[in-house]
Amino acid sequence: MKKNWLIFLLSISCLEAYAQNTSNVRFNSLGFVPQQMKEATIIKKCDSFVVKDAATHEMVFAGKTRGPIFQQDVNQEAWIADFSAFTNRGNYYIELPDGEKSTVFPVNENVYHEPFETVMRGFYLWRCGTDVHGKHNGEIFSHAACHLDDGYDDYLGNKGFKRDGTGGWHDAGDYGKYVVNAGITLGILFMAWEHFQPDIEKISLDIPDTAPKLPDYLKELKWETDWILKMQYPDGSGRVSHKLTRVEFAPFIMPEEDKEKRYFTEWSSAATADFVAITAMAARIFAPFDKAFSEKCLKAARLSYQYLKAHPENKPFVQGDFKTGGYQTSDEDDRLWAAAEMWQTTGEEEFLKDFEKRASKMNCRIDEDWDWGNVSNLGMFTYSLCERKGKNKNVEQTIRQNIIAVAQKIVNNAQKDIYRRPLKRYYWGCNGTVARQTINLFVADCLNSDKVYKETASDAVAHLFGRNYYNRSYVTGIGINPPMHPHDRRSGADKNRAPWPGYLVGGGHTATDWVDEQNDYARNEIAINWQAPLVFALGWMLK
Ligand code: 9MR
Ligand code: 9MR
Ligand code: ZN
Repeated sequence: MKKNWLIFLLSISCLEAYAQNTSNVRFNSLGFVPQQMKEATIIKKCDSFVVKDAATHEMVFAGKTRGPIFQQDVNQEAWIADFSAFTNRGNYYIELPDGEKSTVFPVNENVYHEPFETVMRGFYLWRCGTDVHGKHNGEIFSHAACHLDDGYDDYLGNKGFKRDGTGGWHDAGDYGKYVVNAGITLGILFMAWEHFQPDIEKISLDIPDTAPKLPDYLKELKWETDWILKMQYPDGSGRVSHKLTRVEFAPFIMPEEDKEKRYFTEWSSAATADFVAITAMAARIFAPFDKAFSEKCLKAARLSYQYLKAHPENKPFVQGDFKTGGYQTSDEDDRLWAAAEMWQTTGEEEFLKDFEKRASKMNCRIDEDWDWGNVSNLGMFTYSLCERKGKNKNVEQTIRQNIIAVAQKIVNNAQKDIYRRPLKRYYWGCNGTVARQTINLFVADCLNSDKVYKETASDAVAHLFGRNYYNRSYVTGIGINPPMHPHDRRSGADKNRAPWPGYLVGGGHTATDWVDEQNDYARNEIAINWQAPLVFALGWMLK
C-alpha cells in the first residue's frame, strides 16, 4: 500500500516536471527584483499577456508582446513579453489569452540571496581533505574526509615520497586538483570580493569556521589558497606543479573511497604564472584580515615570478602517464595576468612595464568568449580598473575602448537571441562562459556606466535559470526543473536521489543537444571554473 502511494506520488511529480518542461512561457525562474527589467520569452503565437497575483488570481498587469521573432539554431518563433513596469512585491504568474499559465515567480529584493548562498556553498561542498556536510531541501549531502594521502612525488624524481598536498577543492565531477583551473576560478572569486564585498559580506554561507576572523566568503577562498601554496615545488625554485591527481580517473565512488595514489606532477609555466596571479591577489585581499598569511602569499608570488622571469620560454605540461584532465595551455595570457596582479598588489614599476609590454604585443585585445585556456581578460580587467598612477596612456585607452566594444558585442548578441543568451557558440562548458561574460559587462559598466550592461548580465543569469530552449534551470537544486543527473561522482555514488546542490552544469554543444545524463560528461559535468563566474554574476545581482 505504502509502496503504491510512493509510485503514485512519484508519477505525479514526473508529470509535473513534464508539464514544466513543455511550458511555452520562459523566464528567470528565480524571479525578479522590483526595479529590474522583467521579460519572458513565449514560444507560441500570442499578441498579449497578463500578469496575475498567484494568491488572489487578480490581474495586476497587462501588456502586448513583441514578435514573432524566428531563431534558426533552435528552430522556434518567439514573442517577448516585457513587464518591467510592474514593480510590486509578491508572487505572480503570466497568463496567455488562451488560458495557458506560467509557473509562479516571486518579485522581491531578495530573489538572488539564497541562490548566491547555495551556489557559493558549492565550493565548500567541493572541499577535499576534510569531511563536508550541507543541507538542501531537507536532505543532507555529506562525505567523510578524503584524499588524506595527497600526494606523492614519484613524478618529481622522488619515488614513494609523500608530502602534504591535502586540501583545496575537487575540480569538477572528478576528484583531481589542477592549478590552471584553480587559477581562473580563484581569480574570478577574488574579483567578485573586490567589487561586491559589502553585499557578499551580508550573506552567511553555513560553512565551518576554518579561518577565524575571516568573513565566510574569504574563509572559503582561503581553503583553496592554502592548497595552491602547497603546489609550489619544495625545492625553493618557484616552479609550480601543474596538477595533483591519480594517473587515471576514479570510478563513480565517494571521495573517501578513492584510495589510489595521487601524484604531484611536473610543473608548467602556465600553472606557475596562474599561481603568481592568485597568490598576488590573495596577498592584497587577505591583508586586512591576516597579515602573516598575506605576507606568505606575496613571498610565494615573488619567488615564482622571479623563476618565470629567468625562464621566459613557454614550458608546456606533458601528460605522460596521466589520463586525467590536461588543462594544457600556452602561457602568454597567464604571464600577462600575473604581471597585472603583481602590479595591483605592490605598485612596483617592473610589473607595470612587464604588463604593458605584453598587453601591447597582444594589441590590447579583449576576448568576448573565454575560459581556462585564456585568462588575458583577467589581466586586462585588473589593469584597467587599477587606480594606480603611471599607466601608459595609449595602452590604457586602447584596452578601455576594447573592453567597451566587446561588451557592446555581448549586449548585441543577447538582444538578438530569443532567450537572451549572450554567447554565440556552444561547446564543452559553455554555460560557464555565459556566466563569465557578465564579468566583461561589469568591467565595461565600471568604465562607462550604462544600465544595459547589468540588464544584459541579469539576462544571462535568467538564461541559466530557465529562460532557455529547455525551460529548465542548469543549476542543481535551484530553479525550474533543475538537472538531476550531473556528471558528479558524489551525486552518482551517494544515497540521495537529488544531486549535490548548487552546481552549474556545462551545457550543450549545439543549441538543442543538452541532455541531463550522468554519462554525458561533455554536456552535464560540473566544474569550479564554470561555478566561479556564476558566483560573480549572482554577486553583482545582490545589489
Ligand atoms: O569522469 C571524467 C570527467 O570528470 C572528465 O571531464 C572526462 C573528460 O576528461 O572524463 C571522464 O572520465 C571518463 C574517461 O575519460 C573515459 N572513461 C569513462 C570516464 C567517465 O566515467
Ligand atoms: O573544461 C574543460 C574543457 O574546456 C575541455 O574541452 C575538456 C577536455 O579537455 O576538459 C574540461 O575540463 C575537465 C577536466 O579536464 C577534468 N575535470 C573535469 C573538467 C570539466 O569537464
Ligand atoms: Zn578529496
